Amino acid sequence: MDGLREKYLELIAGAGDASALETLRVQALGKKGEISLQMRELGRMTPEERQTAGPALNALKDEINSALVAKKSGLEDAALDARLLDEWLDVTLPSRGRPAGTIHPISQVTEEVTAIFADMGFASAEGPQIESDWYNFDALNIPGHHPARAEMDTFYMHRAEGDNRPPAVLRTHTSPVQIRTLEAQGAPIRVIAPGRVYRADYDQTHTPMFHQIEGLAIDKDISMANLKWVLEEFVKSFFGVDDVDLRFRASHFPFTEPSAEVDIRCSWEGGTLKVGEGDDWLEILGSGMVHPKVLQAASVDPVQWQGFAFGMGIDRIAMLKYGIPDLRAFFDSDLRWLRHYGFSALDVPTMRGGV
Ligand code: 2U9
Repeated sequence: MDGLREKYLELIAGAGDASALETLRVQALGKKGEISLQMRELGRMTPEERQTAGPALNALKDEINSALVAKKSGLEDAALDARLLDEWLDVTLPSRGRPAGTIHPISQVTEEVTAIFADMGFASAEGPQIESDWYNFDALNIPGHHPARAEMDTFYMHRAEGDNRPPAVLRTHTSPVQIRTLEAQGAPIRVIAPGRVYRADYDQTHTPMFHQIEGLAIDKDISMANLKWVLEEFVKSFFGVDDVDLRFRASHFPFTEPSAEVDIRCSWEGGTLKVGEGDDWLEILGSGMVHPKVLQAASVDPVQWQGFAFGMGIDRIAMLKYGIPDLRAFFDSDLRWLRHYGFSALDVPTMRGGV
């Protein structure tokens, strides 16, 4: 027994990996292992012999088992140490070469617009991209028969046969976020909702997914004058100009009454856009006073409360501000385009960032 003990303890101590250990375990303690065979011998011994040999063999078995377990955990520790040493990385070293990634112009512009409206007391809200047709349409005064439902080229989600839940859609605008926020928080409220929206439309100036930012301000005694001031401040800040002319053209949206599309004075002289000068007009957003039915849908009393709303395409104003000619390139993930039009991750977006 002493011979077996010495032999196996030595072999276990010298084993180089887990598979060598397993071979040793089988060799010693497996069904036909040396120690198991010795155990079988017990049956042929006299009861007196068995009384000393039995416990001694069991103790040997336990000792070898413990040695195997200890060695296994030692090998695992050593492997982990080796790996840690091999994968060691000094994270305080400066990076080498060109930074790998850039901030996409859409993210940059979203941050800029959010910062400008935050300065005027607007919080930012998010909501689901898959919406019920109630939040996307009905609550916004766009009933089932309304032509706007068809005009918005809606993507409807598939419903299995027999599934009678009301239709779900990919939201066609971020307005449902504002309805949800108004419903949850009540009036007064000042909130903007940036995010992805979807319409089944694809050509030179439309992509099936694009980005909007919408604003909503509800309070007592709010008028179109407040809307005009807020939009003027926004345009001046966003385009980095001291003065700007806005032109309000009467328009129609189901969710606002009265409604207006807003143009800014600009010039395209020399092929580049200059905001605030020249004789051209550029449409940049839609707006209006929130329709009483929309307030009602969000459980807000339209006799006490009123307010304005507006909406604009983030992609479009990003193209205008940064001279990006092709909308579809936004979503091509072309690294050269991203390096050219992208922003440094270390630039903190300022209200006038990149002007
Ligand atoms: C609530 C009430 C009213 C949001 C508004 C517009 C006008 C608008 C378009 C601009 C270009 C969409 O990206 S675009 O195609 N939007 O003209 N959006 S008023 O009105 C709301 C929103 C939420 C509760």
